[in-house]
Amino acid sequence: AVLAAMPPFALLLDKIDLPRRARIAHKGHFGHVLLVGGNLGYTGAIRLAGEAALRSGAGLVSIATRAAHGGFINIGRPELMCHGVECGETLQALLQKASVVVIGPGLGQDDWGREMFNTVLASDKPCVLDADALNLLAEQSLRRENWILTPHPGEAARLLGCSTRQISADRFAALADIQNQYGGVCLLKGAGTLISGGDTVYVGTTGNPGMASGGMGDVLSGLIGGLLAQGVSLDEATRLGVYAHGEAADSLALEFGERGLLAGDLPERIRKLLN
Ligand code: NPW
Ligand code: AMP
Ligand code: MG
Repeated sequence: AVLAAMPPFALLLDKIDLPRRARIAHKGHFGHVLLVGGNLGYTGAIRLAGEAALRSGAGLVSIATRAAHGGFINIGRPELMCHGVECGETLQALLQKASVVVIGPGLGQDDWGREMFNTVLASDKPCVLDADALNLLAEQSLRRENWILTPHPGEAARLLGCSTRQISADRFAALADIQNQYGGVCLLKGAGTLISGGDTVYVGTTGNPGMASGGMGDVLSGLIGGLLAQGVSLDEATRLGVYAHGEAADSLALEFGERGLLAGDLPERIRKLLN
């Protein structure tokens, strides 16, 4: 494989077709992201993903979560449409309205998480699979071209049935193995996130140890979903998402320091970068 560091951010943005906001634009022009997750104890994960999708510029953002969480998950962020969903049929109705699905942040692996996962996979919507959706995918041998897989090394180990240590020993081989086995676009998170892209492997050059805190990955999956919804290709949404995510964290670390950086700090900064 050819190895490529990603070009400077301005150049990357210049090459990627983020839709302009035409004078007569309306929300229907910028896609509808449906985010599925937020099981008991993990409501924050799907909320963070939703905030990132909104700040990426998506036209509409909906969350499908446990019925008990539907009423409060958008407190302080009323732009998020929230649905308490307990069965696959209800989720199907929401899927029909979505252009892109992000599934996994805080999904869990109980019966509810499994039903949500199987219902999303029964549709052919382009999707971003993260967190528990990856853990559930690891139990099946499925391959698709229209999904983006966003594992950290622990999730990558589950996808390949090996140890986290083995993943870290050769991250390039791990990325290639996941992509060969599952298809689509794959990234492998960490310091120097790797992104598969046909014959080229891209290495993320942004990001810092301040990002070693809960919820960072949830923001990334929502961001990539939001870019996809706006019509950016799977490859480019992944590269731009990884770049902007790390760059936002770097600029915040420069200003305030690495310690205490929060995942929820990123979406606003991502907005600034994308504009
Ligand atoms: P070890 O210990 O090194 O072998 P899990 P999770 C490994 C939700 N969240 N380099 C490491 O393995 C998520 O969305 C909710 C090397 C570690 O012990 C999920 O649904 C939040 N190894 C759910 O929680 C905020 C690495 O993976 C193990 C690594 C569980 O997700 C938090 C942990 O991974 C969270 O996002 C690296 N860079 N990174 C909320 N506010 O609601 C990870 N590992 O067991 O998959 O747990 O990632 O916390
Ligand atoms: P997750 O483990 O799913 O919450 O994802 C963590 C996110 O933070 C990924 O995008 C990682 O690449 C990023 N991250 C975590 N630690 C570091 C680090 N030391 N350097 C750069 N990025 C990091
Ligand atoms: Mg994660």
